[in-house]
Amino acid sequence: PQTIYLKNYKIPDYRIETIDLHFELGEKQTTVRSRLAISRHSEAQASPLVLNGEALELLSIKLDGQILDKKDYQQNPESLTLFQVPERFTLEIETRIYPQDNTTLSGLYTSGGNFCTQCEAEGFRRITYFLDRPDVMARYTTTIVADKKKYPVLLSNGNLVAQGEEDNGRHFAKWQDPFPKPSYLFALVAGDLARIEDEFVTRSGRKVTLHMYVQSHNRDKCEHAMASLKRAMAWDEQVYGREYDLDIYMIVAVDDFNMGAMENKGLNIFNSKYVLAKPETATDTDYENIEGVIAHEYFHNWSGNRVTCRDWFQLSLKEGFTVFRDQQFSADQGSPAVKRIQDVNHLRTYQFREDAGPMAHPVRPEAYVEVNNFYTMTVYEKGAEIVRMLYHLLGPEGFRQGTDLYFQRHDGQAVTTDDFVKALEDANAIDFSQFRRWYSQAGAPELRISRAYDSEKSTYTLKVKQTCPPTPGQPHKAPLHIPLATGLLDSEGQDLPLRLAGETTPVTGTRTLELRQEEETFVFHDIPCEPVPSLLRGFSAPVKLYLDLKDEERYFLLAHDNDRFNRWEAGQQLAVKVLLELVKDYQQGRPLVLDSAFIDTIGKILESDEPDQAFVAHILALPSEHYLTEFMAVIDPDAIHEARCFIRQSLAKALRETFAATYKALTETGAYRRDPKEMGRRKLRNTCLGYLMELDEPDIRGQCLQQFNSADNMTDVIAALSSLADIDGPERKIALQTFYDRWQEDSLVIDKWFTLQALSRRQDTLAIVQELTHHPAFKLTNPNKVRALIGAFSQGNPARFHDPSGKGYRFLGDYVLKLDPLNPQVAARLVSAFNLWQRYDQNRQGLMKAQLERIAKTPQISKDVYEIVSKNLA
Ligand code: BAL
Ligand code: ZN
Repeated sequence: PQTIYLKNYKIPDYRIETIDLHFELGEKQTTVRSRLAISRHSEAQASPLVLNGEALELLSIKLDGQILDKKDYQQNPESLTLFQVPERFTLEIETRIYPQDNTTLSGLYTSGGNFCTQCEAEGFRRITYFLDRPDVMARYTTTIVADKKKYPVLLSNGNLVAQGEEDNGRHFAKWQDPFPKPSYLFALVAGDLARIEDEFVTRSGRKVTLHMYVQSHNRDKCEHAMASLKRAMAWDEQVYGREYDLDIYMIVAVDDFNMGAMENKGLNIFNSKYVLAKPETATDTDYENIEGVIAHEYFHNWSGNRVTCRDWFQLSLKEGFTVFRDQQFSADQGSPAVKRIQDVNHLRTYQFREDAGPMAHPVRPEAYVEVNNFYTMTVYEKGAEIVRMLYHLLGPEGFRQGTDLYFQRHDGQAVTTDDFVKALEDANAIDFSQFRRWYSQAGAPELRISRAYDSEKSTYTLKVKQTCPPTPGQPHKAPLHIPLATGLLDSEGQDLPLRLAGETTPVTGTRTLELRQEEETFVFHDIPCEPVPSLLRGFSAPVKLYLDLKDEERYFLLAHDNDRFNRWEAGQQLAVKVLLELVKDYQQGRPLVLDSAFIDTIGKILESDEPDQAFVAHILALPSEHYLTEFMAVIDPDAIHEARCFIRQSLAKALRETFAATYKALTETGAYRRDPKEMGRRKLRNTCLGYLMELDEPDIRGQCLQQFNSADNMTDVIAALSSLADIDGPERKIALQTFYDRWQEDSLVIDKWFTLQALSRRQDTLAIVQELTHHPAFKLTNPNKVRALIGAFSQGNPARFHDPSGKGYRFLGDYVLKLDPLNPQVAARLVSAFNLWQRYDQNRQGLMKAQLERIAKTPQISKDVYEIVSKNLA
């Protein structure tokens, strides 16, 4: 397969001003007629017109009304070339496609008997021949014709301009989108769907119709998504000054979807997982995710649709910025500290892993084989961290001036990450030349900091050294511009005023140091006593911080830091240290003993009167097995698992009374509510239940089963069932069966049932997972099912996946090969579970490598899977 390079970007020779699409949707096949108004860019030479197209049957082509002869064009599996075209012309193309057989879920396909599309990144070329690249922006008119009874709802982007009846029980709808857009934002939906209606009045007084389309049995699960949408619309007006621009905004939920959701202009298509919720079927986490994804897709209307990407190397232009925007929005809805903890945890666990493996790439990648492999944690989450740093460097007002200029300057254009940074620079008369390296350099930078207190001079010195490890294709890195948010705590836990040499007035509270050199020294004056440093507050940059704090200093920060993120972080660092010591003891066959200071601290936190109970629950949550791999040269999944289980069991034994009392004290009073306080209460209570279940005692199992049986909401049910899925007793079987019987008709709930069995600690988990792949509810063609079972097992259950026999690896290899011919995008995600294979012991390395080689050797492998596997084996 061919590699595409950023350095080869060239503006297209031709532009397409309008596209008229006509779809005849059928039960076996669909015909698509397109009429394109094309013109050559004035500076371009006369050159062949090469249109993208895949899996299309070409029926006819006409140029300015004349049927083209076969010698005038050439067709190959990925393109259609017209050798000679005039400067300006109309091209009419008719193609036939087979949406019912399209298991790739890219282009036009069917889900639950309804038609839908997914065109990002390169799905439109599976619908018709086109210049399928984001810098070709056209005005779309779309006519859809289909059987009226089977497909009463016919939708596309923009406004409905005509509809009516045709012969043979068919009907049509014609949609017109006034905004030029790239083909990846095209959407079509046809089906039998229930409609939920609402409206939003913009701040300038325009009424926007809001329609949500779902299968009729789900119509009672849309309230939260609709309310989230309205909150997001109001928030974007208040915080970014962005108003919605069409008269209608539609969201359609489908069960078969490769991504989470898609921001098609005026017609978002969503994985139903990120729309449907009611308390009985959705957990608090589901509710939060829905709110975040609904907001994310809505925010794309400006950051992505009105201003889009020039090419796919610029994907973070829209994704990094939009993730940052949705993170800000979600932080404003509840506890900002908890939101930050969740986001950083996610980034450090998964994005840092990506940066440490063969797929490491800059936020603006330089090359790809398959663009779908670059919808990554790096492009999204690290991209959002870059925007967050810009926000902090400029301050909220400067940042807003910058984004105002960006939207105004580039409205209707397809631009680059550089254009984004330039707008922020120009609006603030600032130079971000060095900062731009964040976009071009891969790898997680490392900061090594030493400190010294001089009591005679009352100075405190921080010496900071920054480095960044080599990544594929980038052996050496230049220093980055890094904001290091800093506080120094006095013995009472108060922030000291901070004054650097040469300054007259000190800064009270957090002060952001701007690092630019490989090594820098900062000297603070008038520091009356040796302080405890609180560095990288709020995780002010996506870096790894090495600072030799003493344990008592970490305990002090955990108790006193004004920065709540760093309070949590101090607790995590303590837990990592304790865990890594236990890992060593386990590896060397020494008895495991838990440090009593750690137990006492956890006990105190549990008994504290901290009002943010979700925050307490996050402190009590130990670092994940995945995160711990970061700290081991050779990853030992068994030792990590055993050490972590041992700590949980030891804490449960030592603090059983406190856990039990807290569990009881946090019992629900009154009716179910879903607000930040109640969600925090449930989270902490279920954390206590999880610890108590470590004791493996009949009474507690009974209590857990009781919670499972009596809970009125899915959060409490799943918390209980997850613990029960880990055990051996009869309660497990009863609960799993009861759950299945009750929810078998609800596909999203059954996904949870698959996942919690795939994540079980039990020794026989792989056998259970294998059996579940034959369960009637499991479907290899449904990405949610694949992710819920095979994805969860291989990427969320390291102890069982990395079984030293290699049977977990074989299982994954089998399923990658089964899935690849059906859905290469999802298969490529699955195979990524092998990405860190070189970090394991010789035995596991050999076994994982054997699977990678087996996959690489398989004929007809997709370029999606090929890219991941070949980079692993390079
Ligand atoms: N653009 C693909 C889905 C998303 O990031 O919103
Ligand atoms: Zn997005």
